[in-house]
Amino acid sequence: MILLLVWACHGPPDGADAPRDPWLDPEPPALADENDDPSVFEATITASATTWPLSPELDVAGLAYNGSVPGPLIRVQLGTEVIVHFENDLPAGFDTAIHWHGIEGNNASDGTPVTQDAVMPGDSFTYDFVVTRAGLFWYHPHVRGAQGVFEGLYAPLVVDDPDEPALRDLGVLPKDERVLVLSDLSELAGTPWSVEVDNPMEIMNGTEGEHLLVNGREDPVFEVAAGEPVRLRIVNSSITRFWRLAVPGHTLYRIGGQGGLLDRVRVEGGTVGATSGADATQVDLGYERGEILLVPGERADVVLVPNGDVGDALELVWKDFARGRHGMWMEGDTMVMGDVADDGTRPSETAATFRLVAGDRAGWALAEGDPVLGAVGRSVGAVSTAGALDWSGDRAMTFDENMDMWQDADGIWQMSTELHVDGAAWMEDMMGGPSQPEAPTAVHAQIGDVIEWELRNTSHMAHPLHIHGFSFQPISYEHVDEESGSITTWDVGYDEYIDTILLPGDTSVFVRMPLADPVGGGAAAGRWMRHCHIFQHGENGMMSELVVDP
Ligand SMILES: [Cu+2]
Repeated sequence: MILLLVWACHGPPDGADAPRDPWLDPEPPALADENDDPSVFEATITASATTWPLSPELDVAGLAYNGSVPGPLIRVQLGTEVIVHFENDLPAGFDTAIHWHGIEGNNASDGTPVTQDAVMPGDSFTYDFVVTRAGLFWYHPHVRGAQGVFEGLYAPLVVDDPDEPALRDLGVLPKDERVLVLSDLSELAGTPWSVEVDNPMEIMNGTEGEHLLVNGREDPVFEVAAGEPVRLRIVNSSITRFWRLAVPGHTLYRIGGQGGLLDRVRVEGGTVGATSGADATQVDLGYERGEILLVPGERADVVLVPNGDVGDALELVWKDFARGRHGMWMEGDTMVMGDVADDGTRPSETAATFRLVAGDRAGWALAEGDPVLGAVGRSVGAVSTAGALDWSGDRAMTFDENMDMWQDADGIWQMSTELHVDGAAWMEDMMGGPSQPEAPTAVHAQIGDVIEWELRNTSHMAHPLHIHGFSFQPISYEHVDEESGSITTWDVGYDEYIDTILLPGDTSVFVRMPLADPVGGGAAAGRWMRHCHIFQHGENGMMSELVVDP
């Protein structure tokens, strides 16, 4: 008590650093490498309960890796062996594990309920994997993921491309770089909501928190130099929310994303030309040209050139995307079901602010089609389809959903939600360990196979699809109009490796996926999850397996 009084009278000791403004340039703390071997990164990550400031008015009691939300940034060179000693110090009963989203070919460290037993509070587990692709990845629990991620268990992982220093020297890549981890949260009196697992409508639409978080803060401010390009490495760690991002008056140029840098600069959104289709020659992608759309689990590598005067503020705006949210309502005496009226039209919100400060490289220009990897004579390259397996049509991977409603004996309307991969729900409690029987819908292939896979969504709702362990290249789309039955197709038209993709409603995307063994020794063999990345969907049945045999 006496000490507290003294503190109150005198304030912080002389010479102490002023407390850092948590809303100015917040960034995930870097995780320190404790191993002297330059080819090995080794550290300890502990999951525990924490309290952190969401906004100047609101502290939230959530969960964290190493005490911070987002958790610590792991940054390594391509080819590094990453060893993480994971300790679960979460509250009693909160079993967990870490999934390394997008990391390929290390089945034993994939961190899912079919590759390891859950880590109970007080227990530990060591992950040991090699990073074999440059890009932006992230890590989070795949056991109780909806609740754990919602409460703060998510963090970025960057694998640097060896040519990045040369590309910065050439002026292709900006020197200023920020990692932005996007999320959202609902809370009551400073405690995160329990993510619904019993309410069928909440499961169907997923939980979208009303607090938009960028690096764990509401409406943070990032200081950027006027006229100088800034590279934004963006992760969507939300359990449901689609992030359609815009900086009004500016174009967000995409130079890379999930699986590393692109051949050329892209401007996304707007419309694309159809390759066939009775009704349309242009396909509206549902967001405007110059915006970036990130579905849950997705990442983007973006360049912004902030134009304006010193002191100006640019807004990073979240805009709604029509993702097919469902609802039910009374019409006369009858309950009906359909898309909610405000789907895609919810009010825009400012998620963060860029405040312009003085710079010395004004006049920097960037244009669609400018070379990125091409500037150092490289290209992503297309997957060879020689001998590829044709998994289209009857062999497609299919997301489907079924909602039903009825009046019970008391006349009360009841409803149910079913979420499927390939016609069946699986892994609804996300538990079981390696002895968990294989999913009835598991599909098998072998290391070395190339799969030409149709990823199909027969529902009217958009779902983000994620496949563990391997990256794929999207090639083309096929949309079936629900009412007329007419088919429209369009091509992707460039090469990129990704692991998470938006599947629009009533649409198939055709991808090519090589089942490589990049670490070697058959480390890529094993049971890999394939699922919807709206966490409540995956955990309520929209989950299956790709089993890769040696
Ligand atoms: Cu889904």
